[in-house]
Amino acid sequence: MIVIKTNLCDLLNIEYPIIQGGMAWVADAELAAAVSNAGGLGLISAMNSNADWLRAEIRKCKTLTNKPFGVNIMLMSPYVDDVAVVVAQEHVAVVTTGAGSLPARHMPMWLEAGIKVIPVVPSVANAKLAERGGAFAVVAEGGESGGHVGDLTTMTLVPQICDAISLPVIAAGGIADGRGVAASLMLGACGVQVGTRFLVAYECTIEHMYKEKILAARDIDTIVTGRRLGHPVRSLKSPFTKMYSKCEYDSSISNEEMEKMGAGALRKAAREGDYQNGCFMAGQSAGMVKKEQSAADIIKEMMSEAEEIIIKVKNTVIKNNQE
Ligand code: TUI
Repeated sequence: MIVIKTNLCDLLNIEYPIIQGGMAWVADAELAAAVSNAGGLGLISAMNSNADWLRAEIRKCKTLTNKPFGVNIMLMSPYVDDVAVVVAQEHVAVVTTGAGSLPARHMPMWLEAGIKVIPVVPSVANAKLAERGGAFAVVAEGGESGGHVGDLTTMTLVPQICDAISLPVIAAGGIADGRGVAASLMLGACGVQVGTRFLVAYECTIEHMYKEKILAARDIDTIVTGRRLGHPVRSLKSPFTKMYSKCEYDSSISNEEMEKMGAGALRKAAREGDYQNGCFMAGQSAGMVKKEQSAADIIKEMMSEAEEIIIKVKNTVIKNNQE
């Protein structure tokens, strides 16, 4: 039996302190419901979708689980104002936000609707902004993670954010097994956000080829592209990233052309299985992801590993010091 509990479990009304990453073009109602039913907090990604798509997905999720779940809102989305209204109308339990500073203009509406707002932040400055703006907690996301990344590593970011704010801190970036969970707790976090490992969950509806690429990935198989455009993105090395990273150094290609090249690449990866043109977002932990499992088994395995390690460290390190 797993006994690790943190205050995040009580705060979010969940069994295990694991929240799922809000992976664009990946995190739909089916994955979110599976994670929530397994005792974590599942998330639907609003990505670049419109209000109708998101509303339908939220309602579908409500039919699949009675447990709390959330929605991740990508602040760069052209539909951000529309989907912000939908989450309030549907009273989702949690909203996580990414790819931009806290959206102050939506906060009153979300707080009024009883939503717990948890911004995903890459720096102490953004964490402080979140705290001042009325956030419930923050996800401190290191640059090991997949998708839109900041500069700092999880190891350095999490403790600095823990020292800087008094909100609950959830660690993210590079966490794919029980060792990552245990380490996050040591760094001062009260929970973890996991993305890459859930890509290979049975309930994750992406093209199977994407899962195969994750399972085959080694430690060095991800790369960051898009720095030139101001939104660096980590994904698996692929024909797309090879072409794209070459173009980044080519001054004859305009930023506008670069943006156009990137548009749709994530959908092509997740929903069309287009290996040539797709951008397969993944974190550095892809090299640690070795098997497909149900979301429930992923969560249980991570938590029981974490517990085992914590007990082992306590019994070896501390005992040896006392001898
Ligand atoms: O947002 C993420 N991860 C994402 S978003 C995404 S969708 C996308 N697709 C193509 C291009 C760009 C995005 C895929 N993965 N994680 C949280 C995160 N937030 N990472 C970085 C930030 C962030 C960036 C700037 C947070 C605040 C911020 O503030 C602006 C500023 O100037 O400080």
